[in-house]
Amino acid sequence: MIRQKAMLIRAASAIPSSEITNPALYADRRRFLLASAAGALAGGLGLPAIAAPRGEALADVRKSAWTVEEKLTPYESATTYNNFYEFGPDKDDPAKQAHRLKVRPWSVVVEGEVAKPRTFAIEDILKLAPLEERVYRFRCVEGWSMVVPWIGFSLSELARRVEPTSNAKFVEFISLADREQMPYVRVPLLDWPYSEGLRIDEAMHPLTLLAVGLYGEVLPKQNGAPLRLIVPWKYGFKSAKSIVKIRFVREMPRSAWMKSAPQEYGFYSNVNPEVPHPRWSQAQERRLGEFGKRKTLPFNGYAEQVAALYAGMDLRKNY
Ligand SMILES: Nc1nc2c(c(=O)[nH]1)N[C@H]1C(S)=C(S)[C@@H](COP(=O)(O)O)O[C@H]1N2
Ligand SMILES: [Mo]
Repeated sequence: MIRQKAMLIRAASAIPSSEITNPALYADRRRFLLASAAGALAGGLGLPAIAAPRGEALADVRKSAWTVEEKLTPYESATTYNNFYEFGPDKDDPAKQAHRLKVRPWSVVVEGEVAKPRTFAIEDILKLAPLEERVYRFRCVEGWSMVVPWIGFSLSELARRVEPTSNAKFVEFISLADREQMPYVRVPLLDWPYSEGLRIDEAMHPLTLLAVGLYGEVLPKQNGAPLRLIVPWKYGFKSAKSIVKIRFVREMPRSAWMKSAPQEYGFYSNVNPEVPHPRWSQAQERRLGEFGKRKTLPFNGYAEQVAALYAGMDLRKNY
C-alpha cells in the first residue's frame, strides 16, 4: 500500500486543477509538509498530536464476552492516525477531511442470494440488535496495530434478517464512493468503490462485527461512520468503512486491493506472521502510541476462535 500511496500522490498532482473542486486540499497538503518535525514524528508514530473533539455518546451498550484484556490505544491515536483513502493518502488526511462526509440520511442495501433482500435505514440498523462493546486487537497490513473498544453487533444478526440462501457462498461489502464528499475518489488509485469480501462462514462468525461506534461514542467519520466492518483476525483493509451495500454472492468477489495489486493482497488476508508481505516482514508490529515492537500473533491472537475455519487450507497459497 505504501507503493500505491506514492502512485496516488503522483496521480493527484496530474489532475488538472480545473477538475479539483477543493483547492484547499492541496494547500492543506503543503501545510502538512511544513509541519514541525516534532509534530510529524508524533503523527507518524500514532501518538496523539491533535486533540480530537469527542463525539456523541451511545446509550445502552453492554459489555461483550468477545473482548481482550489489553491496554487500550489512546482515543486520539485511533481517531487521528487512519487509513481511509477516499479522504487522502496520509494518515492524518481522514481526520482532517472526513468532516465532509454526510452520514444522514444513510441506508444500506442488502441484496443478492437472500430470501428477503432489504434496504435498511441506518436508524433501523442501530436498533436491529443490542449494542455491545468489544475490545479487539486490530492489525494493519502496514505493520501498526491498536486495541480499540468497538461498539456494534455481530454481522450475523443482520444476515439472519435477510435469510441468505444456500447459494450464498461469499459476502461482498461496498463502501460509499461519492466524489462530492470524498475528494480522493476522483483519483484512480483504487478501482472505486472500495470493496471487500468474506467467505460466508467468516462473515457469519460471531467475531465479525458491524461497528457503529468506538470508545463509548458514535463512530467518528474518519473511522468509517456510520457503519463499518471489523474482522479482527484479518489485516485491517478487510474492514471496509462507510458501507452502503452488502451483497451475498455465489462467487468469490475480487476486492479493491486484489484488483489493484493481486500479487500483494489476496482474498483471505488473515494476519500471519509467517507469510511476509512481498515488500516487508509481518513478524512484528508497533502499537499506535508505543515505541517498541511486539510479535504479531497468528490470526492476530484469535487462532483459538477462527483457525478451524481454515482447516486443511494452505495459508501461504491462500494469502
Ligand atoms: N472504505 C475504506 N475502508 C477502509 C480503508 C479505506 O481506505 N477505505 N482502509 C482500510 C485499512 S488499510 C485499514 S488499516 C482500516 C483503518 O481503520 P481505522 O482508520 O479506523 O484504524 O480501514 C480499512 N477500511
Ligand atoms: Mo491497513
